[in-house]
Amino acid sequence: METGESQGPAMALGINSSDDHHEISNLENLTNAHASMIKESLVAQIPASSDEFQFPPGTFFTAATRQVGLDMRNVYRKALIKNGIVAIELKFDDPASQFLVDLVAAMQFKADKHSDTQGVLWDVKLNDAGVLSTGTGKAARSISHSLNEFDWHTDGAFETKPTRFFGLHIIHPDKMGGGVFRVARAEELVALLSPRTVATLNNSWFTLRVPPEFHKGVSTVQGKVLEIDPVSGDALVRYRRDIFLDPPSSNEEASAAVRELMGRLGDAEAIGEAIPAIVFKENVVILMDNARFLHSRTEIKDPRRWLRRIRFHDSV
Ligand SMILES: O=C(O)CCC(=O)C(=O)O
Ligand SMILES: [Fe+2]
Repeated sequence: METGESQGPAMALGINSSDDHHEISNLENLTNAHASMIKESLVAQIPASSDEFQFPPGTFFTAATRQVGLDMRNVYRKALIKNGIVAIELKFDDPASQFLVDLVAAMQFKADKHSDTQGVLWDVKLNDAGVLSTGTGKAARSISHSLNEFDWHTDGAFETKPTRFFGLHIIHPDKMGGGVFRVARAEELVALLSPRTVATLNNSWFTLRVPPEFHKGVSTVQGKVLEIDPVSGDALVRYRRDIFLDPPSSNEEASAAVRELMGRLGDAEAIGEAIPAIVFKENVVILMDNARFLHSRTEIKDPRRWLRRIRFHDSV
């Protein structure tokens, strides 16, 4: 329950009647319970080694129940917008990942379907058959349906409006040491590039191919790889190696800039940090800002590894 921060809960809710003590004391209890819920659900610090991602303070939570998790929607939303990454350990069973779907809506975000034939949830899991593509009229297999390494990218880089956020529900992590999920801040990438490449990427539009399994009516889109948010100054990136044309552009300098990126991002372990295994485990939900972070995964060793993904936007 939301209440004003500087007022008592009864005041904030506009309750002035002094005879309704019962209701007021219930509200106070609820508010206290809410405060302690937030305190208890915020895990102080996740230990990380030097190659592991250190979750910023206030980004790792536990949700004791589904309702507690949904009640925390505004806390998660703020943490995601501020830090670009949030992890929530679910202490309840959710085999169908319904919490992920409901949480995205509760946080006032808008989930995007994956393709014309697939809904808002996508199984990242070994799937030899793939999914039906409306682009080809045939089944198409995604990298996420294979056990292969998936090098650095952002999700939905081929969308007309690139995916801003995504969430993963870890159903079954790789228990054989593979499938390590890694993240890198867009700023880390920008710092690796020459100023000239940064300027070229910031000024160039590319034709990007939509992979058949994600077809939504068009086979190519026009997009920029890098943008600097005029308000926040954040570097925002959209990138996936296999969606560029060859050469990437008719402009030689733009093509050279993309090749420089490809050289930096070809190896899943080249940059960034691994999400520690103590976070990347069963029944944890990870929410990411897909423009401020890139991600990769190393080759999968455990064929039972299984994640469920949702992609979403700010509703405006
Ligand atoms: O398997 C993973 O850890 C990530 C997969 C992924 O990034 C994708 O399917 O877009
Ligand atoms: Fe991805």
